[in-house]
Amino acid sequence: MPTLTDARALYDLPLNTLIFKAQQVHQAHQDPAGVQLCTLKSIKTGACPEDCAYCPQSIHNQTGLETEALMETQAILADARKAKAGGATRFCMGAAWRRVNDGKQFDSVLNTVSGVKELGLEVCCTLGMVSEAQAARLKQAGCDVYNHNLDTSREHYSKIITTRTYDDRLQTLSNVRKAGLEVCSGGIIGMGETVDDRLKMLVELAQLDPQPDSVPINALVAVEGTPLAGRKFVDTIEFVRTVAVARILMPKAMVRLSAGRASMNDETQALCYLAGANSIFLGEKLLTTGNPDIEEDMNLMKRLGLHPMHPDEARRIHRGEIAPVDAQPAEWPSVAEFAAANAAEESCGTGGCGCK
Ligand code: SAM
Ligand code: DTB
Ligand code: SF4
Repeated sequence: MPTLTDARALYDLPLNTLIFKAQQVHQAHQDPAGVQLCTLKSIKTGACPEDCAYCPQSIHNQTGLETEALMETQAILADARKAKAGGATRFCMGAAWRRVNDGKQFDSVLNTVSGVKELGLEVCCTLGMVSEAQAARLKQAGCDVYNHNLDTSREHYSKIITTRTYDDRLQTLSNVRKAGLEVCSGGIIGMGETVDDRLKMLVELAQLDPQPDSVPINALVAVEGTPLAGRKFVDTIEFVRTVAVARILMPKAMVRLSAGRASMNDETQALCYLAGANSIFLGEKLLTTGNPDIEEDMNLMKRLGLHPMHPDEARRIHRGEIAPVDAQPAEWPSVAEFAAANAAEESCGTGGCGCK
């Protein structure tokens, strides 16, 4: 079991040595050049009763965000098709809910999950707290993964959120795992926490048994109207060090470079890939804030010699069935294919889905 002392010793290494160690772990446990491409969709936006200080969707924060009710299944499926045509293999749906409530809305989400799964995409949901029974229904509907972040250390947590506890979060992760879903859990860097807070969060995640399957590392997007507005963007070298420690402590996890990429230059992102990040959100929007253009991302990955990772290949590596270097890369969609797919989506032919 890794401890804070172990994590701190890694974090404080000369950057070259830290990255070397992260690469050793990465090359042994992951497709060395593979990047998992996920797309995010906000399926219910804003008016969330939780008071997360970073979040533009909290009802406690005056961010001017337009709220949107839960989207219809067909409209979400149209976006999922676009994501697939753009090269994404995982579609992650987020709802600004405190928790999942049984009833019509959850039934609609379950129906959507099945539809997205039928498109041949991996399905991830992030809907707030969830019971084991609800997680089991998601699994049965075709959901593969559930995202619920620890966000920060136990100690720093109460400065960021007061409407639910750290143990509530851990309980949801346990419910998700028991229902047989993959666990996606990470946090945010740059909310005024200390380096030890960041490392405590990583150690907490690394001590979960089994460890999370994916670990999103977000850089705070300081949104106007939130209590964290005006906060300086995290020091990028500190961010890279955090990514490297995550990679070393959780060798088999997908380490996802999540929010904040729009404020990172190519070189910072390249350092993150070197430090062991192997997953990104692809597409011009995260949930409510911006993300780099798809073409920009594709160009950077091509310049770095990286390729899209097929999720089944990644799982086979993790199960020890194939060596990391033997993974078969998924095809890049060409920019022309991507444009054609998007044009076709303008009329998906299903009717009533909101497309033109
Ligand atoms: N309501 C659900 C929940 O809290 O689990 C799902 C959506 S919530 C927006 C998912 C995650 O997005 C949060 O846990 C947080 O880590 C991240 N996030 C939200 N706002 C962010 C921001 N301004 N900057 C960076 N990450 C953010
Ligand atoms: C995660 O850790 N990051 C994503 C995903 N999980 C759901 C969300 C980032 C949201 C950034 C702020 C926004 O766009 O609203
Ligand atoms: Fe609500 Fe999730 Fe935002 Fe917190 S992070 S305010 S729970 S949408």
